[in-house]
Amino acid sequence: MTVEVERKFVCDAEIMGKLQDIGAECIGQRQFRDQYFDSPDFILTLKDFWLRCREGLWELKCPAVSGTTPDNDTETLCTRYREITSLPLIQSEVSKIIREHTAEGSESNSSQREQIDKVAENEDTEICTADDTKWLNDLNLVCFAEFKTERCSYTLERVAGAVRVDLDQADFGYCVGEIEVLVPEGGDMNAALQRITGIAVELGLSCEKKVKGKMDVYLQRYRPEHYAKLLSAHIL
Ligand code: TPP
Repeated sequence: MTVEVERKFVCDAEIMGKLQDIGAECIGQRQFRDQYFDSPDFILTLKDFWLRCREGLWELKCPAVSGTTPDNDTETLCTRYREITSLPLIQSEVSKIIREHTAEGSESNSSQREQIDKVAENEDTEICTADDTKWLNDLNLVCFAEFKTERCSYTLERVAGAVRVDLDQADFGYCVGEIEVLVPEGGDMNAALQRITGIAVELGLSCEKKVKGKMDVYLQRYRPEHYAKLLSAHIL
């Protein structure tokens, strides 16, 4: 399992020149379409779990438990998420969250719970590999956000290791940059945070407050009710 440590930044017109100046190497440009899923009452995202399908590949971003005590700026500017990319693991993790939530409420019935348990045990995975939608239906998950991104990726080789920078342009008219380090399980989280801060300094990024991601802007514009719920739960 990998933890993605990331700091978002505002992309200005000079960013590409700055990246070149500090020795960043462009490693490619690509376009992808993302679809994000949740229950109609936002069970996953209100717990800070983000279920995504990007060009047929599934990913679940889960809140990473902080094992470190970084300084305040680093803590507020960087996010940390555990990434799960195996579909059977995603299905059992998501069913667990939904099942726990359903057990708390009184609205569930036994056939709903049976459906959820089936997905948790990956019972249907083999029968319907070609059909992505059955497990989503069984868990009552719907797509709440869909957009395309044009991404330019850069890599920066530093003594402490490589750092990646992505410049994203979403099709709904929002640009954002990301400085990113992937930390393998048990890896040094503080070192990753320091590498990110180091690159931010090299790029001359001011210690601004947290920059909005693509999802913040998307939900604010197109899903104001969902956005308001996440704001009051302090997720965004
Ligand atoms: N980014 C910030 C700055 N604050 C947050 N609370 C989140 C992300 C939570 N979050 C919202 S959407 C999402 C996450 C983890 C999934 C997409 O993550 P992101 O890394 O923005 O997308 P990508 O770069 O992979 O397109």
